[in-house]
Amino acid sequence: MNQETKKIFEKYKNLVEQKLDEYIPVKYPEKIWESMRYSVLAGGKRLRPVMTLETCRVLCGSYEQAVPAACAIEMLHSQSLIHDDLPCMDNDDYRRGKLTNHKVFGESTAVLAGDALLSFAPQVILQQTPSTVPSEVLLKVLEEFVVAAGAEKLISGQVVDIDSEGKQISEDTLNFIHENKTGALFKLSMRTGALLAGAENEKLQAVTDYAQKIGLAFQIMDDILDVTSTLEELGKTPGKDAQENKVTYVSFYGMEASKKRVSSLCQEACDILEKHGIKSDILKAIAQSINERVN
Ligand code: GRG
Repeated sequence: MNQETKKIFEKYKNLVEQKLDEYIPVKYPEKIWESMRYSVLAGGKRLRPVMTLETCRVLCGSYEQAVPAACAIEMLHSQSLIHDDLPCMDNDDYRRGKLTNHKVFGESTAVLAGDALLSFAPQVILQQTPSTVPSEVLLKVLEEFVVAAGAEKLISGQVVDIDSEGKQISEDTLNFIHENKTGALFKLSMRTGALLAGAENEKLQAVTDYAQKIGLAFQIMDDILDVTSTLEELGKTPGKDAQENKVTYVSFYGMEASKKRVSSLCQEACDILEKHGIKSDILKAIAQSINERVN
């Protein structure tokens, strides 16, 4: 990412951090709000909300109307991480370089903090999106959100992932898991930005296709980093996939072929933007940064 692009990315990221802090209050009973804030404000790359804001900007020239929805998507992402880290799921002690939510607040509060974020996120979309956004657009944004968060997407990906532990699964099953666990949130981020920009179908499809490519690239890179990275770099425990006997893209294709696949998917994502006249240095840089990421 060049200096200019980095500056714009940081501007979006700071706005998201500031709004998340503002949207999630601390009130009685403080424990639940503090637990929600602990995970949501724990850092993280904020890739998904930045994608929402930039997609909206590039397709209509403004991004302010997408700020609440972008923050809601980050809340959903944080919720999925809190629940994924629980002892009954992936059982992780570290996330974003900090102790996981249940390690700090206990299991019951961590479950409830995830649940609370899941319903607070659409509440934020409804209550904070500017009234200039037409109601039919708001309804469509909410529909995309609840579908992505539910049994058709995120949850089904997680269920098949858990069921697949220690089994020799097919490539189709591996793709199903990651299209739903990881890809669905990238698609939601891009489509939400496009919907709030009032984009026509051709552009909506183009950003969906871009998200499909980078979602897959992101997950393959996640599998690569699980093998090559450290706790300090990753902010979470590496080596979990092998420990849990999980089939990953690396175990399926091998390390070198996996790296090549990440690289070509990122290029294909940039080509989609180019082909449809979506001129965004940030979206191009996000695709390229997936190829270079270390956490
Ligand atoms: C939606 C009710 C409901 C439940 C969620 C637990 C679960 C069901 C799904 C798990 C989803 C999951 C943890 C997918 C992994 C996706 C992934 C690679 C996350 C890491 O994203 P980064 O690297 O994280 O962008 P940061 O910390 O930078 O935000």
